[in-house]
Amino acid sequence: VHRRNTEDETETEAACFQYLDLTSRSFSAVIKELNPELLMPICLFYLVLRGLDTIEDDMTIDIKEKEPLLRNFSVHMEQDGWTFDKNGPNEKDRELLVHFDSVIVELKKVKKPYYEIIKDITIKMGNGMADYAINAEHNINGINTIDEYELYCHYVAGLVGEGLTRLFVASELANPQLLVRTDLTESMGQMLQKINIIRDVHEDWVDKRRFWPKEIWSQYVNNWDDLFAIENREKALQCSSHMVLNALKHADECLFYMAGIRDQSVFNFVAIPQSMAIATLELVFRNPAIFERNIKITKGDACQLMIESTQNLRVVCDVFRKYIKRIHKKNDPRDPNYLAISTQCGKIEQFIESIFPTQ
Ligand code: PS7
Ligand code: MN
Ligand code: MN
Ligand code: MN
Ligand code: MN
Ligand code: MN
Repeated sequence: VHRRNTEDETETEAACFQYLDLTSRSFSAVIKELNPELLMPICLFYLVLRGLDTIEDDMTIDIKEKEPLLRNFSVHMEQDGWTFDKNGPNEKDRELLVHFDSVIVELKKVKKPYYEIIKDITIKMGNGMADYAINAEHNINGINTIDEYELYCHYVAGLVGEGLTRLFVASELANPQLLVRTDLTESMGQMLQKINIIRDVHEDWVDKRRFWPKEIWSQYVNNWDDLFAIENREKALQCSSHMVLNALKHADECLFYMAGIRDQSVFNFVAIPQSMAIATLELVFRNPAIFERNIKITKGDACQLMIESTQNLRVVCDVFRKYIKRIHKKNDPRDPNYLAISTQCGKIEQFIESIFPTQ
């Protein structure tokens, strides 16, 4: 276990950890336990991207102001004293941007190779977010095809995976082969983001944001809003099953990626969010509540998953196996996606069995 020395910590360093706690539940705990070499770089990487996302998510900021903010965020993160106080009062992470100058001070102390990775990903993500924010604004209806959906997930999560993998390899805490297998890294991000998008569907709908691709939902309802009407609940559930099936295709590549991690603290860092995600996928599967409110796995389940994801790949595979089996069981033969989901679950179960046979 790594312990941060809080005695000779600078004020700005302490502020960064304070904003880390303030802006995240699960990431904060795993970041603070990281190998000291990557502790501060990844804490700052998180805070930079959290700042960017706080601008992206705020629907009270006019697109005319939002677009340049997103595109130039990599410039702002280098400007001494830069802060942003125009987020709406209800934006949950607005404090981070109000005090962003502390993050900027600490960013200047990051080793050059790590800093360049953080900056490169911030440029790419900010531009990707801006493209989609504009597209949604000019409501030619935002995300239409599955390709567009996956490109969005690439910008907001695949790129995070790319940056993190580059940091792990640069610090010699992961197998350099992971840089060659960009498909595995991409799956890690796609899996987390897609499950987030399925779970948050109601919250996003209330905010007038839509991430589910038309190519999928139009097979079940005529209009996006119809998905939330009580009389269409069965159609909506079938549509959510389609979204779950689409997310499930990344599961085996995520397990494969985690096999390439050499350091225990990095393993915990990548495995905990994945375990939480697979448990969340089981929770949202055929669950009508997602169309009414925000749902979350229980604190108890989250604690259990934390313990299980900080051992080794075998235990994480057991976690995946358990939740995939539950999805398999919950699958409904009247659902048009029944056969495909059943096949996909079988494939994942077989894959796990091939690496870690039961007894
Ligand atoms: C740098 C640790 C480990 C290879 C803030 C971790 C939003 C799911 O959609 O606000 O706005 O509701 O709930 C994290 C791959 C990214 C992807 C991404 C940065 C895993 C800003 C997490 C986290 C790659 C863009 C949840 C992607 O936020 O989402 C660091 C490997 C941030 C990871 C966004 C989403 C995170 C997310 P939304 P949330
Ligand atoms: Mn967000
Ligand atoms: Mn967002
Ligand atoms: Mn959100
Ligand atoms: Mn969220
Ligand atoms: Mn979300």
